[in-house]
Amino acid sequence: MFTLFYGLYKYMFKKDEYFVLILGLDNAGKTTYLEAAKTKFTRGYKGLNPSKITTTVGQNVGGIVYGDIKLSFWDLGGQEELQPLWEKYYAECHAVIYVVDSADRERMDESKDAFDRMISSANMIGVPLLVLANKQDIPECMGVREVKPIFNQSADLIGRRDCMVMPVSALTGAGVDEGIEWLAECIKRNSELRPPHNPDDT
Ligand SMILES: Nc1nc2c(ncn2[C@@H]2O[C@H](COP(=O)(O)OP(=O)(O)OP(=O)(O)O)[C@@H](O)[C@H]2O)c(=O)[nH]1
Ligand SMILES: [Mg+2]
Repeated sequence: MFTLFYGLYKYMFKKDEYFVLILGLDNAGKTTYLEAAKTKFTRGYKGLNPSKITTTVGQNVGGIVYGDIKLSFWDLGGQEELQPLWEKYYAECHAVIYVVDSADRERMDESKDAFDRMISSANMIGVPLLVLANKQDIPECMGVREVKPIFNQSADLIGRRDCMVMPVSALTGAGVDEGIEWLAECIKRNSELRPPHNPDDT
């Protein structure tokens, strides 16, 4: 009897959990993006005032429920000396959101280099990649048409992984829904290769 009810409870309330890494250079807008995603997908959540967000040292976690799955985000610090810490999360993650500051042309190559290093890791094989051309609210920023070819230069390294470049403004929230929607579908499709994290099953 207990098993029956537990099975029903699990069916109704338990959601498969997937881990999403949010990476990118410092100042790209990762933490602001996480707050925007939580605000969009969590009823009643107001979000931190963007002016109160300071540079991330270590990790910042947050989660959302998207349909029948739970997405748990790890937003890591992007400063150069913190980037070596990213690797510790690769083996366990189910997807990556790579945030690019589209208004910072000077650091575009640096951002692309960090992206290439990340996708070259053996622990990242088969992981869906969402590249966000952030700060689209800034008039003189690079549009997605400019950012996309830069990241497409890594087509050989990307290989057969799902990879998409999308425009977004973490500050206004524009484009946040579309990105999460795309990523959630990829993660579910990829769940044979990277099965969800289910604490009960361990
Ligand atoms: N105009 C504009 N500013 C943004 C946007 N997203 C983030 N910012 C600003 O960019 C700055 C850095 O944002 P953070 O979210 O702290 O950047 P981060 O990538 O988490 O940086 P680290 O934690 O140092 O790795 C802040 O001043 C944000 O307000 C955006 O879409 N548009
Ligand atoms: Mg941050």
